[in-house]
Amino acid sequence: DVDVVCLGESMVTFLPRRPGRLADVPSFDRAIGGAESNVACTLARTGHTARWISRVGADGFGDHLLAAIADCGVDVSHVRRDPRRPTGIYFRTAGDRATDAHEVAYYRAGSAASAMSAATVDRAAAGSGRVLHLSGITAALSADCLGLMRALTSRRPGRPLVSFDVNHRPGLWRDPADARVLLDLARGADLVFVGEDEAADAWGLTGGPDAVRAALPEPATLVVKRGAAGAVAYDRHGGRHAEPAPRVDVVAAVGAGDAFAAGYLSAALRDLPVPARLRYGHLWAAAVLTVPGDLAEPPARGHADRLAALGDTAWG
Ligand code: KDG
Repeated sequence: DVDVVCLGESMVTFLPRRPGRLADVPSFDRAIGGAESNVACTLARTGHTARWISRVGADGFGDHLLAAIADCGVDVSHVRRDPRRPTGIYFRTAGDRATDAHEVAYYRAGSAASAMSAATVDRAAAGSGRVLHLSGITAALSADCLGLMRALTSRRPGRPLVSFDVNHRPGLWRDPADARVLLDLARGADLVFVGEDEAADAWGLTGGPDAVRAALPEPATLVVKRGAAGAVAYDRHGGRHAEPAPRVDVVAAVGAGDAFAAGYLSAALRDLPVPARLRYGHLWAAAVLTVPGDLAEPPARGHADRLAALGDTAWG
């Protein structure tokens, strides 16, 4: 009954105003983070119907997340409150502009969301959209969450289109080799987003987009993101589509992948062709790349339609 259901952990995020080591930051501004709710918020702001499924603590941070995500226009009625476990939070430094190197300190072990499992999550609600959007972050949270991800990505008739953003977060995996499970999960999805760098780090696939496609063949549609070098999509009919990214002055890259997924999904929900989906992904990502936080107002639809229709030289 909605366009997209996004399932995953969200956290209250603390961002400093100035660059510098975590050890030196005197105070932080509060924001919200969470890859999947970022996608839900951006899609809702773009005019789609979106539902976010998760668990938060029965605490003030949980209250804030629910209010802030609902305020974006996302349905949060299936988010459960856990009276025994806290809402996850995290701190990060402002990235170095040139390298986007930033420190991240998570306080999410044992969080309410880490107790999501195949038994505690309402599977009917998870299947209530045209698209179910998931990410590899959930698989790293706990054994229960990994079990849930396996259940949600197992192929069965009548399931929604499963969109999976690999979102490899090295800091969440105790043993780096464990992140290989993300490849199994990706193979169960219908649409996979992965960074070329993530495929190299998590799976040792260093041969560029075509090597990733060889490891993740059809039936999935695969989108390999190459940062400033653009993105390549492999559709389910053997087609390969490369689209350059517009050049932007990057303030912080965090959240740009979520915006890319939201832009791509928005165009897919409108049945636009694959190259246009990539262009919308780039446009939505550009909006987030130029702000410090995870979320930015996506371009208005008419404006985005005009930008996406510009000739190839504007995109080179
Ligand atoms: O994609 C942005 C996310 O990384 C950020 O919001 C925090 O979800 C988050 C995570 O687990 O890293």
